[in-house]
Amino acid sequence: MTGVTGQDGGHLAELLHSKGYEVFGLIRGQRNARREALEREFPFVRLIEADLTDQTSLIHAVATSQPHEIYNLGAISHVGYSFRNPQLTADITAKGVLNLLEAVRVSGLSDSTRFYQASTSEMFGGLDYNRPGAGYNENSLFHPRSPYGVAKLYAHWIARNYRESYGMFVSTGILFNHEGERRGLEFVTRKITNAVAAIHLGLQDHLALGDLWPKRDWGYAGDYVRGMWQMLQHHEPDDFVLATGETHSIEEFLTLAFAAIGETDWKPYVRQDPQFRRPAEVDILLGDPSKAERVLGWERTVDFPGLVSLMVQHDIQVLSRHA
Ligand code: NAP
Ligand code: F7E
Repeated sequence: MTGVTGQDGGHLAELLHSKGYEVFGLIRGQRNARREALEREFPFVRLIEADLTDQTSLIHAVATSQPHEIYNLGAISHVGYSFRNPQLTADITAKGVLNLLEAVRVSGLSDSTRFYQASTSEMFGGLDYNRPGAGYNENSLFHPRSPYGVAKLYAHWIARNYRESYGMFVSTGILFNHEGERRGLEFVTRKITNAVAAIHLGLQDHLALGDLWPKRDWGYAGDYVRGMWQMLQHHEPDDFVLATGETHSIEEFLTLAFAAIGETDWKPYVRQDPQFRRPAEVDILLGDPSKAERVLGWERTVDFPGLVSLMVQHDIQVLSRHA
């Protein structure tokens, strides 16, 4: 697995371990701040030093692990950061996928390795002309709105191209936003739940955010990594949307998060700061997961209010230990 130090990597490591897998995780840098935490939490993960931009390191990683399944979760995944670092985003999020696919191919493992590519709803764009009423599905038009979305679209198509050209078992999961207790603090949901917990405990008095009107289809990450695994157990490679089929604004998220600490009005606590706005925004995302439900039997266990509540309660618990 690449991206083992990230949100999905944590959930997936846990899932694969529970199923008896031998799990290898790629870790980069000479000192990765998340390494110690990872070693404590997942002592069963065998770490291999590698970087998606370094082809030789990937060939070495493939040779060491001889993988039956590869989950390519590693990426620059923050949309705002990708606007500030577009070339690095292209190198890692786009070309990194090609590097990894080629590492598998030149190692002669094309026939024996199943490959999951982490595609994203950010490839759709949410513009007026391109909004299917029932939600985006696997055949909807793409119109990415950020360097991240553009890089992921290349990644999506190169993954499909290796499936079509070399007959490799490559599946893509077009995942809509998924969140939870492992979400990075730089993403809006966790930024909100962490701040709400801090406000509740008297550690913080306000929260600065960008635009509050965009809408997202938010699910729980634990449910989504189970879908990734199901994609690689299917008898043939394919593309699948994972989503909830509901969309909510950031304002709705704020309302539920503050309600969880007994505050009926979030406005006195929230300030708007232009530094968190993006040069181009994805106004609305709504996914149609019916193919994954029908073909894979995928289902989700956490609804929107359940997700917000789980995250706020988790953050109150974590911050209480330090208060
Ligand atoms: P995340 O928490 O941001 O984790 C990203 C991971 O990528 C980290 O482990 C990071 O490692 C690794 N990485 C970054 N640069 C790398 C490089 N040069 N070489 C190797 N690894 C590198 O992301 P996530 O939320 O778990 O998402 C997992 C994947 O799904 C990503 O590809 C993301 O774009 C995609 N996705 C996410 C969502 C979502 O809502 N979460 C939705 C659709 C698609 P370090 O610790 O070393 O930085
Ligand atoms: O932003 C708005 C922001 O950064 C959500 C990634 O996992 O999901 C994620 O991308 C919305 C946007 O996620 C702040 O402008 C307002 O409209 O939490 P986010 P994202 O951009 O939707 C997709 C599916 C991925 O694939 C990505 O990897 O919230 N927003 N104020 C803010 N966003 C942030 N981060 N911080 C704010 O202060």
